[in-house]
Formats: sequence, C-alpha cells, structure tokens
Amino acid sequence: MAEVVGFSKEGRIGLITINNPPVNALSRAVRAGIRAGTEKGNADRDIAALVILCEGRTFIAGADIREFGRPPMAPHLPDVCQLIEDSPRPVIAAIHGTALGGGLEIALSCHFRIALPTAKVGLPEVKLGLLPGAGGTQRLPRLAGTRAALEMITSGAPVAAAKAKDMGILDEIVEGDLKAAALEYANTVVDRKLPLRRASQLKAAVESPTLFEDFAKANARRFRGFLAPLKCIEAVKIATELPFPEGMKKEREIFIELHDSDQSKAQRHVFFAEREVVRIPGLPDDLPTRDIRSVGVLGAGTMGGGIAMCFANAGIPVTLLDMKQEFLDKGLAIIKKNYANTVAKGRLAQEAMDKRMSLIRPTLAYEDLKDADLVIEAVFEDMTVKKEVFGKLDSICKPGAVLASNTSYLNIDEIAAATGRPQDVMGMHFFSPANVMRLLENVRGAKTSPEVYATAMKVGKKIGKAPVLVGVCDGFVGNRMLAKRTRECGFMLEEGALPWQIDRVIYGFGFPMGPYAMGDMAGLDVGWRNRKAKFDTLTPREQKNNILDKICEMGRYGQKTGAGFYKYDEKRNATPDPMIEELIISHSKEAGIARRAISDQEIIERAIYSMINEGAKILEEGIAARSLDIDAVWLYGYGFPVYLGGPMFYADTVGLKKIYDAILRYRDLVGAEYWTPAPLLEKLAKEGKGFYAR
Ligand code: T1G
Repeated sequence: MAEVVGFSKEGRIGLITINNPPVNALSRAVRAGIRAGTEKGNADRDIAALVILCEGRTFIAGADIREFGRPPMAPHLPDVCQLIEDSPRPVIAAIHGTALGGGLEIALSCHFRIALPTAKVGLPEVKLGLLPGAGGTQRLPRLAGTRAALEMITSGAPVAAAKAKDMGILDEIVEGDLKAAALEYANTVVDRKLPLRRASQLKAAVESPTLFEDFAKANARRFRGFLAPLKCIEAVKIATELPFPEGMKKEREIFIELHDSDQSKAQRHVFFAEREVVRIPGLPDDLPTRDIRSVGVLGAGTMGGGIAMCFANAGIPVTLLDMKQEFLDKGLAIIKKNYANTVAKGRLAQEAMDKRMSLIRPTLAYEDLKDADLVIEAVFEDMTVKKEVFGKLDSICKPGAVLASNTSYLNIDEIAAATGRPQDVMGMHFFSPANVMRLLENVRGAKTSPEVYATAMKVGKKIGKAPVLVGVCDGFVGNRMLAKRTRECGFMLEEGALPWQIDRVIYGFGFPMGPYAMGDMAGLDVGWRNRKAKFDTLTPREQKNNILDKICEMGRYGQKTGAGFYKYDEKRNATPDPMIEELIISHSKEAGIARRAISDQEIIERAIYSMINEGAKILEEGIAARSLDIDAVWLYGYGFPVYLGGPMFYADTVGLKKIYDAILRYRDLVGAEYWTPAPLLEKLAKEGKGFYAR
C-alpha cells in the first residue's frame, strides 16, 4: 500500500505530503506520518521550513470517523498538533479542497496557513455530536476572535477561503499550483525571518461581556435537544478564561464525554447511513443507469411545482404539464415566488433564479413529454386517474423513459399494469414541500427493473435528495409507520390525554412539531379524506374514534381556517381550545372510556414503539432492505431527531428487550390487534441483540 505520508526536500524546504484517499482522513498512520515528518524536518539542519500539504482532491478532511468507538491509538492528534506548533522552524499549511475538523486543527497549529481561492475550512465536529478535540476550540478563538469561533464551531459550517482570510484563519490566498506557491511562501517566510505565530500564545478576544449568554439564547431553537453545541460554547468560553494548557485538558475531557454520548453515536451513525443508503444491497455500485437529461412533470400543483424546482435546481430541463392554462399559470407563479423569496434572503442570485425559471417549460400537451428521459406524475391521489395518466404516458413517451408516480401510498404495481412497460415504472415519492424536504422514497414495483430503480437512486442523489429504496405496501415505509403513531395518539386522546400534552411530549422528544400542530398546519381535511378513503380497513375502535371527523365537520381544518385542534390568531399563533377539550371529553364518555392521567413516558412509548414495531415488520416483509433505510426515511422525511439516529437506531439505544416488554404491556392495555410484538423484534430482544447488532 502506498505510503500515506511522504517526506521530501525542495531545497531548504521540507515537504510533508499526505496521500490517504478519499479525503486524507487522519488515520493513525497519517498522524504517525505527520509526526515523523515534523521530527525529521526539525532534525535536519539543512531544512529551514516545513510545508504540510495533501495529494488528491482535498486537504485533510478530519479525523478518521471510522476509528471512533474504538480505543484511541497514539499518536493522538492533539499531541501531533502541539509538536507542529512547538516546531522551532516555520511550518506552513497549504490548503486545497476542504480542511475540516482535525484537518483544520492541524492547520491551526501551523505557524502560517495559505489556501487556494476555492478552498474551504470548517470544524464540522458538532454535526457528529462532538467538538473539535485537537485544539480547535482553544486556537480558533485566539486566531479569529470568540464570536466567529462560536459561530463556526457550533454551526459546523465551512467558510470560504476569502472569508477565512478576513477572519484571520488564513494568511494568504494563492493562485495556480499550490505546491509551487507553498514553496515560494515558505522561502519568503525564511528570507524575511518572519516571527513564528503560535495561536496558543495569542489571547482570545471576547467581543462583549455577555457574548456567551447572548449567543446561547440567540441560538436556543437551533440547538434544541442537542448536547454538543452547548458543550462547544463551554469549551470556547474556557479558551477565554484559562491558560492554553489547562484549556486543552478541559477540551479533551469534554470531547471524551461527547464521544461516549448516545447522541454522538447516533450522529456518527447518521453520517455513514446517509452515504450507505444510496447503495442498493445486492446490486453493484457501477450498475449501468439511464441518463436523465430531461424530465417531464405532470401536475403543476404544490407537489408538481416543487418537484419541477428540484430538477431545475440541478440544471435539468423540465416540461411541466397540466390540463388547464390557469393551473399552469398558478403553478408557475408559486414557483417564481418561491425562488424570489430565496433571492430576497440572499441565498440565490437573481441570474440563477432566472436560469432555473428558464429551465421549466409549461405545456398543455402530453405530446411535449415524448422525448423526456423521466416523467413524474403528481396528479390527484386517485387510482383511476393515475391509471389513465400512465396509459397515456405509455402511448406517448419514448422507449426507455422512466415513468414514475409521486403517489404517497397507492399501489405501484397496479399503476404499472396500466402500461405495457411495467419494468420502466416505479414510485418516486417526494415529501412536501418537495423543494425543501430531502427524503425521496423510491418505490420499486414487482416488475421494476434494477436499472430503473438504480437510475432513480442516482438522479435522486443528483438533485440533492436522500433517496431510499422501498417496496410496495400501503404507505410504503414512512406513512405506514406514521399511521401507527397516529392511531396510538388518537387512542390516547380517548383515554385521557389532550392534543397539547401529546404535542408537547412529541416536540420534547425532538420532532419539529407535535402531531396535532402538524395536522393543523398541513390541513386536517387531508387526514380526514385519507381516513374516509380507508374507513373500511379500520378496526371498529378506529372507526368509532371520530374526534377528527367531528372537528372537520365544524369546518375546522386547522391554520387555514383559523381553527383546528388549536385556535389561531391572525398571526397563526396557536392556543389550546377549551371547546376541543370538551369535545374530546364528551367523546370519551360516549365511547364509554374512563379517562385517566396518561404519563409523558407512556405517550413516548406508544407513539414511538408502535412505529418501531411496524419498522420490524417492514424489515421482515422486505419492504425496506435494511434498518438504515427506515432510519433515513424518518430522519429526512419526518424530522426524527438526528441525535437519536432514527427509529431503529433509537430502538437499539433504548434496548429491544425494554421495548419488547413495553409492547407486551400495551398488548394487555390496548389489545393484541394493535400491540403484538413483530417476530423479528421478539427474536432480537430475546437474543439480546439489536436491529444493527444482529
Ligand atoms: N473519516 C472517514 N471517512 C470519511 C471522512 C472522515 N472524516 N469523511 C469522508 N469520509 C468518507 C465517506 O464516508 C465516503 O466514503 C468518502 O469518504 C467520500 O465522502 C479530532 C474528532 C469531506 C466534504 O466531519 O464532510 O476531525 O461512502 O461521499 O460528498 O477534532 O466527506 O465512499 O466509502 O462525503 O465529496 C470531522 C466529514 C471529523 C468531515 C467530502 N470531519 N466528511 O464530501 O464525499 S471529526 C468531518 C465530509 C474530527 C477532530 C475531530 C465530506 C467531505 P465511501 P463523501 P463528498
């Protein structure tokens, strides 16, 4: 295996070159190589300065995350950084690509830092539930100021080279060949005898006496539920209070605490799951796929418009079809407003908006879809309509076109049977708002060809989605599990809970909103229509639980009507409505259910464990191939808190035996038709295993 760190000399400059593809992560061998190169350079009297740079596409992108969870092995990164900073000879970091995490910490321990204009630097450890653990929380405030350090470290967001230079992180932006520029810079440092600038010897400026409290308060919503951001603030504060060595000791203690936390284990799991989920088990990564150079979207409504934006954002031309000009006009106006809002927020340039709008071509003619490589229908959720649409597409679209339905629960196989090419038909279920939510459930039909669903996974990734391959069943993965949470919450309303208690608990668990606030926002009539459509499939108790029907029959559809489960003021601020409380209490009486106090813990268990049990069934049925597919669906489509890792990872954290025992309790309380342990969950629980540790 090629050497991961090389040492060479160019005149009086020693070059430490790292070559550890794909991202030059700081594996043990890389840490040892950097240490050896630094020691070698300092032992060589002919060497006047050292340069650290990388081969490949980027400077060091951080510690090797794959080493986490195992006993740390020397040389430890903080020690390697200290060796660099203590070097009597100048050490220059030459940065390209993304210097992230430990990579930036290596650079911060150097005496000078130069970078290409396209380079970025960042400390994304907080996204892994960690904090920079090799001096980042102590050196960055000293170099860039405390407020800037707080923002960089708690957001984990990369900073472009030019801004990093303005912040004092970089000394020089260099053009052209980085190595040549680094050698020239190093020779200049030596010729001018520039003093070695050691960050640890600087003082961290505190821009205001209440900086830390103000920062924590201003970001409370963003940090809600997370442990790491608050610990990052604590560590940066320490940099302004303690001498550097003491600060480093504290940073290490906090790093270890976070590293061992369930939250960091969950967030590290999510990091790898997000990359693994696009790989389809049993299919080679390089399976040929179809080129998607043009897309057709049927339906210019909320979903169709959002889907069209997704492809236009990726530079793929879209033909947007609807049946009436007024629908097209309305749809395009909404798309334009969405883009204009982004431009107004400074997140999109006007010319980029114009370009994207130009890529969306409205039409009333099916004929205009004939050359599209992919067509996605987002028309009314009615099987008759879907079959008619796919029959037309089958007659118009070119051979080899992928024909996809955005249906959220209708049977893809039945839709595919309306065509003569079921192998080219699948589901591509976007989540509303389609131009925002990352989840894309790619639903493979029984006859969908692997090439087609591999194409959908690839194009999903290209448009910035988190694509998950799922099988055909009612609600696929996400909505099928959500239906269990909805059922249990509905039962708990009958048994003694109120909507605002359930919402508080589910929000406190980490979801962006509770189910009833969410229903009021989405429109209760949507759920009401679904309930009526499926009424015959419901159990007698579910049929009789008509609290939602009663609310909708009063015309209370939620925010859009000023009242739903909550009542809303003109600014759409929600207030619990005593009238709803009365309605629920009288419903319980009519149903002959004696109301009781329901604990927050019971609400969590019945809402979340019911989903986990359904997830186990989904795995058994092969609707999802892996637990990480289910986790990805809930992380990217429903706002499952990332610091819990997704429902299946969370189940392992809680322990399947504990969940199994709770399911048995609820079987006795609620009934076996709702609470029977999935065989897979029972098996794993009895074997002391988990969904991931099988
Ligand atoms: N460790 C191990 N593997 C990594 C890795 C890392 N740090 N970063 C990426 N990979 C793998 C990734 O799993 C994938 O593998 C391949 O590289 C390409 O990644 C002490 C403790 C650098 C912006 O958090 O943000 O330093 O799937 O698909 O889209 O304070 O990777 O091909 O087998 O993402 O071009 C801090 C994480 C670590 C950076 C490139 N650093 N990485 O994005 O490629 S903690 C990070 C990224 C730390 C110190 C602390 C991105 C990228 P495979 P990719 P990309």
